Parts: sequence; C-alpha cells; structure tokens
Amino acid sequence: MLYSVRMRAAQGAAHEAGGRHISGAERMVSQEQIAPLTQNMLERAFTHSRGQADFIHITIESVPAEAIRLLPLLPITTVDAPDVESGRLAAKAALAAAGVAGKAVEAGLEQLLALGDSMRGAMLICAETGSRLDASGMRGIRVSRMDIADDTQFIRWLSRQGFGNIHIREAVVLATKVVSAPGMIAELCWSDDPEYTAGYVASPQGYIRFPKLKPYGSPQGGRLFFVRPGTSVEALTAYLETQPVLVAVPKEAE
Ligand code: WAQ
Ligand code: MG
Repeated sequence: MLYSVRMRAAQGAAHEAGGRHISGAERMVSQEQIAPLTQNMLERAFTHSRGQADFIHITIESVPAEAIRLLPLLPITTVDAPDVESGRLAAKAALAAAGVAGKAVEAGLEQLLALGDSMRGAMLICAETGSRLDASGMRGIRVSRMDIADDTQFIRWLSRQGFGNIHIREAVVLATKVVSAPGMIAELCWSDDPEYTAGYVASPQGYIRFPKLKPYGSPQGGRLFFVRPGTSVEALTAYLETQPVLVAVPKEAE
C-alpha cells in the first residue's frame, strides 16, 4: 500500500486565510517511509529560502494500488541560453514548437509575470487564445499523487546526465505526469526559490531545461499548463490532482 504525502507551508497565515506560499511537496511512499519523509518535509518548510513558515499542513492518504498509472520519464535536454532574455525567447520557441499558439504563449507569460507573488499551484491556459481556464485564483491547480517508482534507478539515471539537485528530481516527475494528462499540450515552469533561476518547457516529446528563466534573487516563479481548446477542465483538474502516477526510467535508458 502506498500513501500520498503532501505538504504545504505558508507565511503569515494558512494559504486559505491569505498566507504567503512558502513551500510545498508531493510524494507517494510506503508506510515505513512516512515518518522520515514528513520529518524531512518539516525541515524543508522551516528552512526555506522564500522565508519563515508560520503554517504547515501535511496530509497523508492511502492510495489504492490498482489505481496507479505507470509512466516513462520524459527525456531531458538542456538549452544553454546565457541570460534571462534569451532563455525566455528559447522557451517561447519551445512552446510554439510543442503546438502552443504564439498569442497564447504571450498571454500566458503576461499572466505569470503579472502575479505579485508566487501561487501555490499552476494556471490552466488555453493553448489557442491564452485565456485562463481554471477558476482557482491565487491557489492554482496543484498536481499531486505522483512519485518515482524506483529511487535508486532514478537517481542513477539523473546523475549519469549530471543532474543531482532536488529541483530537477521533483520537476521531471511532476512534468511527466502533467504532459500525460488529457488535453495537455505543454507546460512552462520556473522556480519560485530566489536562488534557483532554472526552468523548463515540457511536452510529450520531452523536458527542455533553460538554466536562466528568471533573474537571480526573484521569489516569483510559477507554472502554466497549456491546454487544448475543448478539453474538460473538470476532468483535467481531477486527473492532475487525484490520479496516482508512478514514473520510471524508460527501459532503453536504464
Ligand atoms: N502543482 C502545480 N503547481 C506547482 C506545484 C504542483 N505540485 N508545485 C509547485 N507549483 C508551482 C507554484 O506556483 C510554484 O510557485 C511554482 O510552481 C514553482 O515551484 O530542470 O523548483 O517547486 O533545473 O519552486 C524547474 C527547473 C524547477 C528544474 C521548478 O519549482 C531544472 C521548481 P517550485
Ligand atoms: Mg519552490
């Protein structure tokens, strides 16, 4: 039996009472792993570079084994654009190549950059018009119930490619689930951790990293999920939030 373990931390007050989002984490682990994992999540929430957490919420819920979907991890490539400007241009081009209309790329980015601070989740954006599709406001849609099927294999696969940090580890798992969702065309993300400037564009073709998608020191990050017109927002949201997913290193890359 696996358990979905989710943490969210905020400053000032609970998220739902207007607190500022500090940190979140989503894992799916066996019962023995829950205690060390939640301890680790608490440490992370209390030592986050976005600031001191005043509110921490941890949810633990069992996941029915027969509901779990197994997905192959997206292949990772890096585009070494030297600064934020060229990074964003390259990310826009990657989104267009994945099938997002230029207008939607611009409108989506505008909404992300207009946020005063980071949201806790992602915005669903129409891949044709760029209009926001979800009604979750500053909360956003939070992707949950996903993890790695085999930690050792996953860490070996990443380190062979020169990747070790927790940001990449979590992001490639999340992105693999996101692009498997019904109606999803592509995702754009960059971190809300002030010291972490990298971001990515993910589509069913792969995960493309850009080392500089925001200025160093900025606490403003976020995620845009570009969705095919006509997709059911309810069904998509339910998949992102509740479908249990385990990701595994593809056979040929082991
Ligand atoms: N579901 C939806 N949106 C989320 C989730 C989630 N589970 N977790 C975070 N977000 C949104 C939220 O708006 C955050 O402010 C924003 O994404 C950034 O989250 O290849 O570290 O956890 O080097 O800070 C990407 C590049 C790092 C990794 C992403 O995101 C690489 C990262 P963070
Ligand atoms: Mg963060």
